[in-house]
Amino acid sequence: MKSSGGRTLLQHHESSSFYFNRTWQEYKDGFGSLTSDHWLGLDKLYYLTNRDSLTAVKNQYFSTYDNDNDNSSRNCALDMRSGWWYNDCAPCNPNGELLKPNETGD
Ligand SMILES: [Ca+2]
Repeated sequence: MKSSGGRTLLQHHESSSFYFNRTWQEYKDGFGSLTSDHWLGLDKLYYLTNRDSLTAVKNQYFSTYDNDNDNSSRNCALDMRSGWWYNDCAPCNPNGELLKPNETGD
């Protein structure tokens, strides 16, 4: 967790070789190194924020490929290869794979 000037970094995703396609437990606990690529963790996020303050994900539950809580008939976390507060597999996917030019993600 980087904290500077009162800000806390929930997620840092810079390396294309660091994967966010993780289990529910890993997203719950957090993963990675707080000094580089990481996910802070849902438990820590819960304590740091009021869930309702996350307006972009209001009324949506967090999903991972092994815990599908989105509003879609699909498993968005499985399809998008990362955990997030998906609604109907929306294009917002900051934990998705980082692709180099000319890569398709398949
Ligand atoms: Ca679903």
